[in-house]
Amino acid sequence: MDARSVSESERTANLPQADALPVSQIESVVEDVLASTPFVDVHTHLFSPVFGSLGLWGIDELLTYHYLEAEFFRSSDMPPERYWKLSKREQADAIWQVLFVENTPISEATRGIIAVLQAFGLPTESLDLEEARSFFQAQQLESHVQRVLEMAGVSTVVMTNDPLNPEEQLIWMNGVKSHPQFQAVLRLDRILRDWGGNWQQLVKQGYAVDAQASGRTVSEVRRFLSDWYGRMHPVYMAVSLPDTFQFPADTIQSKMLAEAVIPSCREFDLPLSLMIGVRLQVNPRLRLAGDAVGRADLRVLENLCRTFPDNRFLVSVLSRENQHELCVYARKFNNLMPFGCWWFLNNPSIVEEITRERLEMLGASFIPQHSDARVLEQVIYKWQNTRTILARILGNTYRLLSNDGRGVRRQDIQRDVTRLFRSNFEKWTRLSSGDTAAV
Ligand code: FIX
Ligand code: ZN
Repeated sequence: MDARSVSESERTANLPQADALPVSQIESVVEDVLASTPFVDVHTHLFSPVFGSLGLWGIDELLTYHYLEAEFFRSSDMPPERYWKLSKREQADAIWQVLFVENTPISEATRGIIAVLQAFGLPTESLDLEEARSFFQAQQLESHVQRVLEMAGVSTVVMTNDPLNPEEQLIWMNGVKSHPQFQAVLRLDRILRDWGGNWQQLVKQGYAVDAQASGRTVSEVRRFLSDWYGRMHPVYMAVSLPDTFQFPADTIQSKMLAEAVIPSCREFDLPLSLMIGVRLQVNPRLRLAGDAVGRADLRVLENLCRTFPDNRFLVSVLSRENQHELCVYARKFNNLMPFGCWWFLNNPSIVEEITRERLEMLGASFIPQHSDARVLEQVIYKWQNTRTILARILGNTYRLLSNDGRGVRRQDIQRDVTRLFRSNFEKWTRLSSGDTAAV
């Protein structure tokens, strides 16, 4: 029978699932499933309340986010050197005045502030920040964290923990009470990106390493990683790498990766997260806002995934131009898990492009997004935006599937959304669904 002669009702009736959704209802069901499924936020710079002032929250921290500082310097005549001398409160006032009073907040990061204020029922057009400050000052942190994560639809926040940050190191050394909604990550930038500047910190912690990474250095770094694994119980190890990253290479970085970090990940059955493509401090005057992006040579992924087939690699790349080849590599290596639309990519126009090509090439076998939140309340707008974009993209994907001849049920959509935003990560990190359940 010619497929074109089959009527819509006959086509639907012939489907194995009599409960297939009418095409017209698909997007609303996708929206509902996205809204009702708590997500795992696989990479943030947030901290559980026990970390005290390392955890940022409230309106002054929201406004002095480095994304907004970069935009402030474009619309203000204030030299960065003068801005850095202001108090946090004065900096927030200056940013509010320039980006929200003198200009319309139409960028992704400024709209995010508006969305957060709106979510708490705070005024979004005030000439000053007094009412917002009073609101946040009145919050008790633990209950505020619970409320914010519930508003964001996030059950688990994955932190970024630096064992060589003196302030954070002290907290871990004194013992950290784990929080059911926060998971730790062993971040290794200082060791893997600046051995020369940090090897002596390991010596101070009692590890017999040296500047040339000779002698017992590798075994001592393994011991360092083992000790910090025991303290943090991280869900993965991580490092951010420049666009120039090469592997293998005749460098201490390559030696540490191949002989210490990657074997330790196997020893503890942990993925290694590689975040590739940052060009650090292209404009140091902007401090944290001074980093940029460069296209990387992703043959490093080919070399790592092929050389270490028993390791799992969680990978995000910063350059838009690297995204398609990341998908291709993910099709070649099932020990490679692409994640997120990172940093300069976390804008609706680019998130749409990246997510559609991932679905087209990888099905549901990837992790679409992380927030990279540095300030607690950012998760509200970042995940609100992700759900809005994904509803549109997934809705379209299921409509295409229906048109191709396979009806879609709510349980199919739930299975896919759960895989994309929870179980792909849980399986990759050996977390159980109980470890990431909403409290
Ligand atoms: O290396 C990283 O984890 C980056 O995400 C950060 O360094 C960056 O400043 C950031 O927060 C981007 O969103
Ligand atoms: Zn980050």
